[in-house]
Amino acid sequence: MTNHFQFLPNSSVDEADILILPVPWEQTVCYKSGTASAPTAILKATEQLEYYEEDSAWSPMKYMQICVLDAISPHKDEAQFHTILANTTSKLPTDNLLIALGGEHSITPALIQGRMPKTGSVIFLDAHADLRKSYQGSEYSHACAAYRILTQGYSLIMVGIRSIFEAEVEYLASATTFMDRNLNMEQVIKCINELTGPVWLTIDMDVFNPALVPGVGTPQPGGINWYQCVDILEAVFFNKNVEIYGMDIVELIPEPSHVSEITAAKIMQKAISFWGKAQGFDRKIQNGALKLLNPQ
Ligand SMILES: [Mn+2]
Repeated sequence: MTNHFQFLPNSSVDEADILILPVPWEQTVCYKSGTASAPTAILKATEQLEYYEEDSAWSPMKYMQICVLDAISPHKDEAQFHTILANTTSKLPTDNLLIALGGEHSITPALIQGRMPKTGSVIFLDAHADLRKSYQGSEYSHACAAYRILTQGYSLIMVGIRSIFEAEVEYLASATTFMDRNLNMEQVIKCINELTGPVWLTIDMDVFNPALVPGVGTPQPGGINWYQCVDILEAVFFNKNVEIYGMDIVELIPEPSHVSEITAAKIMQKAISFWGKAQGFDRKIQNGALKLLNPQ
């Protein structure tokens, strides 16, 4: 298991500005399998990224410490797994950015339960509405992630949706939904800019056009492109009126071209850079993980 980001040394959990939580959970996938190996593949792909981040024009890891946590082990009992995941998440220090790497989308409600206050907003990028009450006999299915977040009491902002089961339509009205077709990015960014309070960001990799990110379990034609994703990340992390409690990247399946896992890795790099810049780390002393890597 790759347990580092880029080639950087892991700090202690308490000292970390960035926490990465691998959650290789794959229980309810219904089409292509392989998402359990995604956390390792994404971390491996971070080795191909530069330390410099071109959009915010700095090297975040000169200033920040990072810790890749031990992966959450699968459990034979689904309900118990989600309880363990929520408990583990709730015990982590909170003065950092938490990035969880799935695994399937069913992990998101447990992460939110463990980490978020009782109210807040969840920005949900996905091709599918994921609003089923249960699917193939399980309320913990990856097809139920958004429904569970709604029942947890959070407001839901869905972007990129282009596949809906008929019974999901009534719940779609409970969310702020930006359908993928004729996606109006100005309205998406305006909606994100107007958010206040606690926020969680969940990115199902199938939100992307499958020609750009072929490595997903349930691909759908259509989809957003890379720069639309970067624009959303920028809007979320530079919104001064929200507190980001964490994010997750889910449903990736590593594939031979590695393009899909590089895209996920680069989402992490952008999130780390934008969050760090928004927190003012660029004005602090350069005591980050890169210095530990290359002591002078
Ligand atoms: Mn999903």
